Order: sequence, then C-alpha cells, then structure tokens
Amino acid sequence: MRVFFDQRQDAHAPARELHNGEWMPYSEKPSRTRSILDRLGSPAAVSDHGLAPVLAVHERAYVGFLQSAHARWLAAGRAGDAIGYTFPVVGRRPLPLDRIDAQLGAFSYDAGTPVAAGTWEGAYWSAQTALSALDAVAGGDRQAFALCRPPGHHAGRDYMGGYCYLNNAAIAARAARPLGYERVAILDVDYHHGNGTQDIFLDDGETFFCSIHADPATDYPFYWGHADETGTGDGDGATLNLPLPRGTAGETYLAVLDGAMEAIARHRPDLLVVSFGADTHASDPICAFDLDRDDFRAMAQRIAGAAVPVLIVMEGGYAIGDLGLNVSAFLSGFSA
Ligand code: OKP
Ligand code: ZN
Repeated sequence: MRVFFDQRQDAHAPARELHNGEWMPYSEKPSRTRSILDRLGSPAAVSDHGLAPVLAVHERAYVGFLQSAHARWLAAGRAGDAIGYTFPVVGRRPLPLDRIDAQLGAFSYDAGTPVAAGTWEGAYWSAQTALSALDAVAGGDRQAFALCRPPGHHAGRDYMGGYCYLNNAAIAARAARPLGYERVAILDVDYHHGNGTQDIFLDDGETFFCSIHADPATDYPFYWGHADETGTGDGDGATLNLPLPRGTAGETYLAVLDGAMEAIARHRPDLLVVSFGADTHASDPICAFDLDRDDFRAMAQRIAGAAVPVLIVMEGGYAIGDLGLNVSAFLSGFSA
C-alpha cells in the first residue's frame, strides 16, 4: 500500500498545551510521523490540489483566520503560540470582531489547540496528503494511506479543536464526489469521537458517518458522540455512534466493528474513508482502551472485507515509541 506524506506537514509544531490545568509538552508532535515513516519506508509524493477542495468543506472566514492568526498574534505583541481564552458558547453569531483573542475563541471550542507559526503550512499539506492518497485510490489502488498530521477529525466547517485544524477525511470525502464516488462512508476508529466530521456530514444522507470511540460521558470531546446522535434532515439515520467504555479490549471492540461494517454495507458505499487513530492501543498515554497489535490487524481484515476501495487517513496515536509498529500492524491487515 502506498503511503503519502509531505515534509511540510511538520512545520506545525506547537510547544505546549493546557492539560488538566497545567501546561504540558504538546502530545501531537512531529516525531509521531517520524516513528511511522521509520517503519513504513519512503512516502509517495504529495501533489498540490490548491484551496478549492479545502473551501468545499471549510468556511472561507475560518480558512482566512487560520492563515493569518499567528501573524496577527505576533502583531498584537504576543510571543509563542496563539491560543484563545474566551469561547462564545452562548449566542455564537457572526460578529465582525477583529481582535485576535475574539477570533481564537470564535473559531475553536477548546484551549488545547494552539495556532503556531507553522500551523497553516502543516494543516494545508496534511489536507493535500489526504487528497493525494484519494487520487491513488481513484487511479486504481485498492487502498492508500494518508499519513496526515496534524489530524483532522475534530475540526468542523468553521472551528478547530482537539489538535485538528482542517478536516482531512472530510476534505477527501467531499473531493471524492467529482471523481465519481457517489456514496461515501466514513468509519472513524480513533479513540476519540470525530465530532468535526460528524458535524460536517450531519445533514448529508449520501455520506454515512460511523464512529467507534470512548464513551463521551467519560472522555473527550464530551459534548458529541452519544448514541442518540443519528443525523438531521436528509442525513437522518446516516450517522451512527458506537460509544464504548474505558478498558474495552479486542473481543468486544471487534464485535462492535462487525456491527459497524454491517451498517456501512447497508449504505452501499463505493468508497470507504477510514479515520484511523492508533490511540486505541493499550500503550497510548492519553487513552484507555486495551487493544493490541493483533487486534489492529484483525480490524483491518474486517474493514478490507467490505470489498470497496479504502482511503485510510491518520488521526491520533500518542505512544510515539510504538507508533510505527502499531500503524504498520493495522496496514498489514489489508494485505493479509
Ligand atoms: C485528538 B485525536 C487537553 C486534553 C484534551 C484533546 C485530545 C485530542 C485527541 N490537552 N486533549 O482524536 O487523537
Ligand atoms: Zn484520538
């Protein structure tokens, strides 16, 4: 399977995040991709698809904010990474507020997602990586792996959050339509619920979104991913959330995945986009499932059983020492 990655993604390197009330080193580090590439070998080249496929998912004002936020932070006399401190939960509306602090709040839902000097460059090339891997599938590859970093599944049309800025999986899923894929399914198997992807496709009946994740009653992102969120309007029934308790191990997880694959098959997709997080592994430092590498391989075998082309998009995974082995165990299940 071809692996897509562009060195410019690593321009994104925030220094720290607010975690349980303390400043901690940022978990979503450039060394994550190095650990993976050490195992997978040289990546295929990424090509530039421009901004149009990004703007097919994200609001122009939000994209403009991401492009300029760090420069405007510096212009306001600040140092380091840009980060918000006030969030318009109640009465969010499109007020034309110029101040960088107001915009950092309006375009994000958490304080764990700083905008660093290279964030736009990294996020832009991460999205281009997903689009390039999509081209490989459209060109006949049965599967392709987009080594996206920063990840994307927490980012919505006009918001960032959870280490995510541009929603790589959503951008690829939307770009698939003009390539002739009419019915797309997105399966999100990151430990965390893919709230951004869910929001983007919530009222879209052609794009089925299914997520298996830690119960948001106990885990981030808390406010999305509950089983009663099933889609709205035309998308009613095209969202399926399968929350699982902390400590879930392989046997239970794989049985739930079987159910997810049956639901996906009922949608009759012609393309499956997998948001893959390796943070379901038992060794992940910020997560609490109990999967091992054999489970990762078994997951991929079940997904491959859908007999549709698969675009795999990297999301989370923070056990950096094990990350390359964990990701390659997952990918190996597609050829087994
Ligand atoms: C991103 B992905 C604050 C604690 C919350 C956010 C977790 C984001 C996970 N530092 N951390 O889904 O792996
Ligand atoms: Zn995650």
